[in-house]
Amino acid sequence: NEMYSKQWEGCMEIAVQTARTAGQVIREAFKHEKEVSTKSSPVDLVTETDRLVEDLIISSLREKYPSHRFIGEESSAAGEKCLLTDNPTWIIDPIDGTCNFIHSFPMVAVSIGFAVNKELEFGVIYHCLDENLYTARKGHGAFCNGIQLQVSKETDMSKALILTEIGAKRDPATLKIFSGNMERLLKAQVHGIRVIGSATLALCQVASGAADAYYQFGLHCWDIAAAAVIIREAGGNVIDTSGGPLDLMSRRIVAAGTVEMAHYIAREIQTITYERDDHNAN
Ligand code: 2AM
Ligand code: CA
Ligand code: CA
Ligand code: CA
Repeated sequence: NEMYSKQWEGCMEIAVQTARTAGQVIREAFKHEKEVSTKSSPVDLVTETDRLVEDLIISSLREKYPSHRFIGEESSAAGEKCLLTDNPTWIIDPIDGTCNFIHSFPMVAVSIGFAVNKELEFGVIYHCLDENLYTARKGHGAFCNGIQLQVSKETDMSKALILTEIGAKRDPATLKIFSGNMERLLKAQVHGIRVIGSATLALCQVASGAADAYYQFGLHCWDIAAAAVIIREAGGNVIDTSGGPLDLMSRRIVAAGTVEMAHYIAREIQTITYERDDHNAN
């Protein structure tokens, strides 16, 4: 109802302010030397700015919404569970594109998604360097800096521009699947395949119609939450790589402007199975 909808509109305004403030901190840090450490593997990187920005986002939101729950990449790394309950839950990636950030490659974003009753209500993604702000609220359309977004209508793979990501796993089986997927798409004569190093910004390109599709496995709920709302509200499709409905915790996603393209890719690509984001939830 109207009251319900209005309630989350206020939260979204706060999310926008918070993302802009976080983006300013990242923009400033971008110019300076970064202190880098590794997490699960030598190519799974984190900087002090990732942690600082997540703390800043969560502490300022928690102050306003003490009863809400928070899922964030860097606090999850510290052992907090990705437990999605019916309670209002903020799903946060403080820096999406950490490797880009470290190399001063300017594709870096803040992502804030919000779910209630396990349903995504709104998403905010802020491209810190271009200062492009992507926003969407369920039932109200998707926007970039206030301009409404519309996905591509392309159904023909031989006319498609596809985006994907290179994950942190580099074992032979993963690499074989990765290159096999590329090969199958290239044989379908797609126009091109791009890897930009920021899952959220890649998904925003699908929402904008600048890319026809995106697929990836190994992502986490904070990479997908905000972007899924933005793509859906731009008229796009977000599904599981199995072809079934998107599962926020499954670590797998196919996003496309058209149903045809989403299912074509889901059919064509092979995936490896990752431990679910909610594996240790009770
Ligand atoms: P991050 O920068 O927040 O870590 C680069 O591969 C893109 O994919 C980034 O958006 C990165 O997010 C995200 N990503 C996160 N975990 C990943 C994983 N396990 N495999 C592949 N990509 C991952
Ligand atoms: Ca990371
Ligand atoms: Ca991320
Ligand atoms: Ca991150």
